[in-house]
Amino acid sequence: MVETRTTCPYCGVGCGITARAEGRALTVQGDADHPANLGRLCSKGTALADTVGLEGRLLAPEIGGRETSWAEATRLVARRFSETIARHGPDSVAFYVSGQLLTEDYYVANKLMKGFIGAANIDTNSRLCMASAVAAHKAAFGADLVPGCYEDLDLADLVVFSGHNAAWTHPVLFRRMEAARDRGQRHVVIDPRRTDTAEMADLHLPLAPQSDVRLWNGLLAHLMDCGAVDQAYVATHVSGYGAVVESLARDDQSPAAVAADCGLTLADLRAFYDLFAATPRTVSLFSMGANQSAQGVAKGLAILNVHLATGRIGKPGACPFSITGQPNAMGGRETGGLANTLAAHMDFTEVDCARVERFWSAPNLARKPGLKAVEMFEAVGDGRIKALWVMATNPAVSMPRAHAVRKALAGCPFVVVSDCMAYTDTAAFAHVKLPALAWGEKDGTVTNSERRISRQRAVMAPPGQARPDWKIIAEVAAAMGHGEAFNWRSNAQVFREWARMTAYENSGRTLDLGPLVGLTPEAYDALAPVQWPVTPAGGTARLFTDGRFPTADGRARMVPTLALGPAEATDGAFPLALNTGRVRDHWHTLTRTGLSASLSRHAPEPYVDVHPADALEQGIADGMLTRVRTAHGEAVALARITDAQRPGCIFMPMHWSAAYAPQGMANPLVSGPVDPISGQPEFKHTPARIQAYRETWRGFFLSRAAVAPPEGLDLVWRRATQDGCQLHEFAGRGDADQRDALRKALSRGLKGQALLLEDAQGGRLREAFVQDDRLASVLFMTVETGRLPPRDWLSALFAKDQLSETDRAGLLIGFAPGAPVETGPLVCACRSVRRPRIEAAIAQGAASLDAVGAATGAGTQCGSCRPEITRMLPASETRHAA
Ligand SMILES: Nc1nc2c(c(=O)[nH]1)N[C@H]1C(S)=C(S)[C@@H](COP(=O)(O)OP(=O)(O)OC[C@H]3O[C@@H](n4cnc5c(=O)[nH]c(N)nc54)[C@H](O)[C@@H]3O)O[C@H]1N2
Ligand SMILES: Nc1nc2c(c(=O)[nH]1)N[C@H]1C(S)=C(S)[C@@H](COP(=O)(O)OP(=O)(O)OC[C@H]3O[C@@H](n4cnc5c(=O)[nH]c(N)nc54)[C@H](O)[C@@H]3O)O[C@H]1N2
Ligand code: SF4
Ligand SMILES: [Mo]
Repeated sequence: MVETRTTCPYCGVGCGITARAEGRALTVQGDADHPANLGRLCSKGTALADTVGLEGRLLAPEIGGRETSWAEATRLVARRFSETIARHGPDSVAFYVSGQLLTEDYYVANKLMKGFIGAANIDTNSRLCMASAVAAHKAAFGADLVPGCYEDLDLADLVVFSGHNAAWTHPVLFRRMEAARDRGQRHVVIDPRRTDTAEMADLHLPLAPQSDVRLWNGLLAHLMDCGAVDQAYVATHVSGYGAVVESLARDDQSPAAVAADCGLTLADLRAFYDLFAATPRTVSLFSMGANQSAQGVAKGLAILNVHLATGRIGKPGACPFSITGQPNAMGGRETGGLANTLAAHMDFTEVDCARVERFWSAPNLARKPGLKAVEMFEAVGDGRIKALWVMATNPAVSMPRAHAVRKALAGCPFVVVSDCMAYTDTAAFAHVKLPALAWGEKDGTVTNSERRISRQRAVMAPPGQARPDWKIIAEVAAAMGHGEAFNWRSNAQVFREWARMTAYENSGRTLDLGPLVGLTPEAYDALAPVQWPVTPAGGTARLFTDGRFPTADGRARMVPTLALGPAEATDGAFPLALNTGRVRDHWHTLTRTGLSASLSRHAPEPYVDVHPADALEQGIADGMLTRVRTAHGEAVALARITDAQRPGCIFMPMHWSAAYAPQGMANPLVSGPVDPISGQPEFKHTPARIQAYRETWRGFFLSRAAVAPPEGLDLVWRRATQDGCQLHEFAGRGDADQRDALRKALSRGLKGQALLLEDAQGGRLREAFVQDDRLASVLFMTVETGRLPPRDWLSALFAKDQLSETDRAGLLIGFAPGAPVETGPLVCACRSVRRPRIEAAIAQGAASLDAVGAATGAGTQCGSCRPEITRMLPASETRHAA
């Protein structure tokens, strides 16, 4: 088998992978030579083989649900876009794209919309992710530039995580920083929740939601007071210092006042301020807790201000560091995926427009910014946008006010969706579905969080009729009459044109790939990871090392920032603050990680984290189904009562979609008021309330194929992939009629021998179907609570080719008579180790992470579960009790 070096398709760490494939069977390993991960992978990267099967793939173009040829689909898309533009003008069409496209794809989509259609209505899901950081970078540095590199994370003596749960969301980088702690690196986490990252930190500041600007402004005032400002650096390299000093003076910046406003203890706040003042080598990471806010730009700027004032930028181990989420969020920012930039870090100025027009020989260049994601879907909703093309993103799940987005999609005259999967929530609204190559098949470049361009390479043959995204777009462009400008024969050609654009008439744009302009196809294939700007001497690790910034006067700008509260305050009707985010082993809308049994075990179903005090008030106990309501929608999720939440704050994961849990979706609830500058929605704060769902019956259904819940029943429904079967969990309200209707719907079409145990009086039902000696389905229902068996043993029976007598005897009990069952929550996804096994090892004397690893294997592969294991160790218990 040939070994291919490629990169992971998930987070912005951009880990290198060595992959081998035989057909669709894949094995992956961390690439020891890739500078981002040096051989490590996290649980998601490790489980890639589980997610590359062809099940659920979109393998042929479809028009109105009917398979068709590429020629026909391409013609229709081109005709409908052209007609709409002819009738209603270029602003009546839009592309909504994604940081999961390759740079080549992004470049082509942007060129078509901004250069040839003549509108700038192309925006990327990075609007929901990075837009505030982009705006802050532009304001402070003059361009969207990430100053630092991963080496700075190794070298720093202090790392501050602002709204960043790195232990779960950038696990491999987090491992690197854990290693640095051995030589004394300190960690401070600023997050309203006690995340795993916070749990492991030296100091956790559980600040009141959306009080970050106050905290960072207070820090700057403190640094001024204690002489920690680098006056020489400010004098030579920074403008705007005076204005910031003045604006700070308008508020009481005493630590006591700041601590009170941020809901922190004075001692914790002081500890952070003193540590920061005393540690020149500081990296401040900021992520979604900063960006996804109606004051996201101010949060970013407040952090940049502190680093500029202290000169902690452009130096080894010292910088502000906006970490990217998606594998190619950076590529999108570079090529012009955002509606308010042109391409290659050029904006809608007269000079830039003229230059881009020349470079593309663009007949119809857009002259003004287009609609940003939230506005774009509003425009779809009110009919201004009449044709929409969605590529590599799932807005029906991931946009705020997801119900309104669904309504907008349903009403849009023409919706095209390019995806690798056939049945995403968004694809359900598509008039035309276009099959894209997925990871493992597609080939091109991505840029990670530290500006490092890496090759993603194909490991497997393209399945069915799936095509690369750039090619799909280029063919539509040609069918719209722009053949000459879109007639690349290979992705290498697209890349060369892109590289040429970065270098074109470039006197001062930092984003420059000049030396890559002449790459031969072979050199493109072999391209080694390199950080831009690329110079004849190679890549550039760190920016601003000489203190010069790409502004008119060469100075960075400090910008005054105003500390505001949340955009929408809680009140009597909605007294709680709903925060949303990620879980450890799932990726976004589950179209890929949802296919993996091992990745589905750590957080198998939608949940809501609630502080004990709030739970008590509502009479909600741990494990109870709970309704979460906001002004926009409602969801039902399993309550987890935990003091990791601040009182008054609840948290729901963003991941579940209608395909997996129709009632468990977070985003129909999220209000998402946007930052006035960046247009990024506030995903982390929506006023909400909770109450018990009060189901009267519950059950589960295991079957080989996924089943959708029947319509018209009062049901809470969620699904999780197991090895060899799908687990459907449900709970409902109402009487026996509802249960009967569900049972009928579930057993429809099932053949084979039925085993049945029914206690109609007691409301208990157990039913299994066995066909050709193999298990076809199992249904358990009960009106009592707490009387359902663990699902593991039953689920494992689906892997058997032939059921034994004991298996059959146990079917309606739910476990094999006499045999011990391993149950309990999964802790280590890589080695499949559950909590009880770890507890047993600890009880038998394993007193450290390494000892637990030696005894059980847990935590020895990717390490994502190490914080969780640490919490189980007696030493950590005493630490937290203290
Ligand atoms: N496992 C996993 N990893 C991923 C992803 C995934 O889906 N799954 N997605 C990738 C992507 S695209 C992204 S963007 C990144 C995101 O990575 P992160 O930003 O680390 O992830 P989130 O969980 O969205 O949010 C981070 C934290 O912000 C906190 N927060 C909420 N409100 C506030 C506030 O007012 N102030 C502060 N300081 N913090 C607040 C939340 O409590 C949360 O713990 O992860 C990437 N990595
Ligand atoms: N409540 C809440 N909502 C959030 C967030 C939050 O923190 N809270 N975070 C936001 C953030 S930061 C982000 S980045 C978004 C992510 O949200 P989305 O981008 O909507 O999430 P994904 O599930 O990654 O969607 C990617 C889609 O592209 C498909 N796909 C994968 N690879 C390819 C490819 O190569 N080509 C094509 N054509 N399709 C492909 C996948 O099958 C999937 O359908 O969610 C945002 N929404
Ligand atoms: S940290 Fe995990 S998800 Fe992110 S790139 Fe590396 S292996 Fe992939
Ligand atoms: Mo993101």
